[in-house]
Amino acid sequence: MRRLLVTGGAGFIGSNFVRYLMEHSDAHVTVLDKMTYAASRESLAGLPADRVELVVGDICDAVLVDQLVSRLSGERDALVHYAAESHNDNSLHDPSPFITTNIVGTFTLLEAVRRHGVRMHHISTDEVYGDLELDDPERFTESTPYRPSSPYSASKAGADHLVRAWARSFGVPVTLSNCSNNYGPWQHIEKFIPRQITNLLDGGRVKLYGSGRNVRDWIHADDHSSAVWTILNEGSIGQTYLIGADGELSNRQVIALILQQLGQDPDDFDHVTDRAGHDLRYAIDASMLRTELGWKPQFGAFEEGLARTIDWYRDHRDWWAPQKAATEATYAAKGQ
Ligand code: NAD
Ligand code: TDX
Repeated sequence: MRRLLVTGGAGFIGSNFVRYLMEHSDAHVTVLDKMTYAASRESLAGLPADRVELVVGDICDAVLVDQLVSRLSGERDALVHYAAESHNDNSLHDPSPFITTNIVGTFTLLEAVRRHGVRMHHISTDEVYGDLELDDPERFTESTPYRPSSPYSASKAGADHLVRAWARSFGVPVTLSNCSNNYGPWQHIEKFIPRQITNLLDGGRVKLYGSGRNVRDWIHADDHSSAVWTILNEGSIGQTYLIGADGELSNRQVIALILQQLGQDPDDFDHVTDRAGHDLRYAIDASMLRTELGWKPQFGAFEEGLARTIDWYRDHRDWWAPQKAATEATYAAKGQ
C-alpha cells in the first residue's frame, strides 16, 4: 500500500488533491492540517475512512511531524506539501504567520524527511517570479529568476530556496512545482473568483481592485492535481516543474464572464482600492511538464470550468454563507 502524507489537505487545493487521489489511485492518505480559517472538514467529508485520516496539527510541530514522516517507509511513499498561509491580502495586513508556516514549517518538514530519507514534493506558486509586463512575449519558465513582490510570495520563495538547498546539501529526494492561479470547488471566499460569485449570489456587487487590467493565468484545481500526481510518479528527483494551462485572462475579463453567466450586466461592478504592490501579470510556460512528462490539462475552456464552479457555489451555500459577512467586513474595513 502506498502512503502519502498531505500537508494542508483540508484547504482548497490540498482537499481537491486528496479527492483526486481517491479516484485515480489506491493510496492511503494522512492529511496533516492545522485547520486554520482556510481549512474545512466538509472538504474531506464522505471520503473512505479506511483510506483518509485527518491529523489536526501544525507543520511547525517537529515532534508530530517526525512521528508522521517516520511512517512513510515504503519505496513509493511520499510527503506532499501544500500547507501554507496563502492569501496575499492577508500577508500585507500581518506577515507573521506567513513567515512561520511557509518558511519555518517547510524547514521542519525538510528536517524530518532528511532524517527518514523520505521523498517530498513541494507545492509552490508562480508568484515567486514576480510579475511580467502585459506585452512581455516571454512567460515564466523553470529558469526565470526569483523576484517575489509580497510577503506571501517572498515567504513561498524562501521555502523553495530551502527545499533546493536541502536537496543539494543533504541529498534529500525532492521535486517542486510552481503553479498558476487555481479555481474550482472549496476555494475560500476571500479569493477573487469565489468572492465575486458569492457576492452576486448574495445580492451584492462585484469588487474589482484598481483598473482590473491585471492578468492571472487560470487553471482548474483538478488539472493542478493531475499535474502533481504526474510529477510524483514520473518526475525527475531534484527537478522543478511549472504547472499552467495557458489560461491568461485579465481580472476585468473574468468579472465580465462571471456577471454574464449570472445573467447580469458585464459592466455592473465597483472599482475598489487597489492591492499594495499588486502584481501586474503572471503567465506560465508549462512546456517541460507537457513534453517531458506528457501531462496535459483536461479542462478545456475557462468559461466551462467557471460555469461549473458557479453551480458548485450555488449548491454549497451552507458551506460558505456562515463566513460571508465576516469576510466582507474585513474587506470593507480596507476600502475593498
Ligand atoms: P488554502 O489557504 O486554501 O489552504 C491551506 C491549508 O493549509 C489550510 O487547510 C490550512 O489550515 C493549512 N495550514 C495553514 N497553516 C498550517 C500549518 N502551520 N500547519 C498545518 N496546516 C496548515 O491554500 P490553497 O489555495 O489551497 O493553496 C495550497 C498550496 O498551493 C499553498 O502552498 C499555495 O502556496 C499553493 N498555490 C496556491 C495557488 C492558488 O491559486 N490558490 C496557486 C499556486 C500555488
Ligand atoms: O476582491 C478582489 N478583487 C480583485 O480584483 C480580490 C480578492 C482580488 N482581486 C484581484 C487581485 C488579483 O489580481 O484578483 C486577482 C486574483 O486575486 P487572488 O484571488 O487574491 O489571487 P492572487 O493574489 O493572484 O494569488 C493566488 O494565486 C497564486 C493565490 O491566492 C495564491 O495562493 C497563489 O500562490
